[in-house]
Amino acid sequence: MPLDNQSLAHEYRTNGYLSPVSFLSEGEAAGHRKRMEVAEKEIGSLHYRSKAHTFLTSAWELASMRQVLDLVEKMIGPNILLFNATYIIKEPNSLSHVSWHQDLTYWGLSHDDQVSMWMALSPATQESGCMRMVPGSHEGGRQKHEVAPDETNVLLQGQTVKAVDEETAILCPLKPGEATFHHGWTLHASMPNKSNDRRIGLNVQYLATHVRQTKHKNDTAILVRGQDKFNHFSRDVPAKSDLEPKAMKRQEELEKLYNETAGNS
Ligand SMILES: O=C(O)CCC(=O)C(=O)O
Repeated sequence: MPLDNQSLAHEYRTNGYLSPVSFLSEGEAAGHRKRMEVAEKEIGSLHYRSKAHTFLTSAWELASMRQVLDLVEKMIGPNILLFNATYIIKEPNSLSHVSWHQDLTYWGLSHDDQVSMWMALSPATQESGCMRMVPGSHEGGRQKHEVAPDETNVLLQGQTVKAVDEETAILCPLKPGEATFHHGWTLHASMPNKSNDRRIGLNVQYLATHVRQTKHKNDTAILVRGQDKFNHFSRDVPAKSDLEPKAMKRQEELEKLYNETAGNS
C-alpha cells in the first residue's frame, strides 16, 4: 500500500530527499513531454529556461497539481509559493552533468523552508544520468562550494562541493511521471546522459510564504496554496496558452533577473 503524505513528508525530513513518488501514468507523462517538445519546435530547446510555468500550460499544470501540493504542504506548511519551474534536459549521449551542490547557496533566499520537486518526463536512469542524493546531508547546513567554470556543467557557475563521499550517495531512478523531492541543503548531483533518449525533468521550487529574496526586491512567485500575508514577492502570471508573446517577453526579463541572482552567490 502506498505511504500517506504525512509518512512521505517524515521520510523527506529525515533524509533530506524523497524518491520516487508517482504522480502521472507513463502515458500522461508522454503527453506532457509532447506538449513541451511541440513548443521546442517553435522556440528551440527549453533546457534551463526560467519560469516555464509562465509560458507553457503543461509546466503550469504539473507545478500546480493538487496531488503535488498536498505533499508539499506536509513538507513546508499550508502557505505555498511557486518560485520557479525549469526543464532540465540532457541530450542523448551528451557530457552535460550536474556537479555536487546545494541549491540554497545561490538563490539568495532568507530561510530554508523550501523544497524542490523534479518530475521525470522521460526515463531517468543510471544510464541517462538520474539524480544522486546524499541522505542526511541537509542537516549540515551550508557547505563550501568552489566555483569551477565548466561548459558541460548545467550549473551557472559550475559550483561544486569537492569533499563528497560518493559511496554515501543514493541513485534516484525515475520512470516518466515519477518525481523526487529534495531540500535546498541536500547535496545532489547527476552524471552525463549515456542513453539514446533525451533525459527530461521538470524541476519546480516551492517556498513557504515567509521566505524572501535577500539580494534584491524584484523577485517574483505565484501563491499556489493558502494565504500570503507577507507579500515578499511580486506576482508571476500562470500560462493561459502556450508561448503567448507577452508571456515570452516577460520570461526573458525574469530569466535575466534569475541569472543575475543565481550567478552571484
Ligand atoms: O537535473 C539534474 O540532473 C539535476 C537537477 C538539480 O540539480 C536540481 O534539481 O536542483
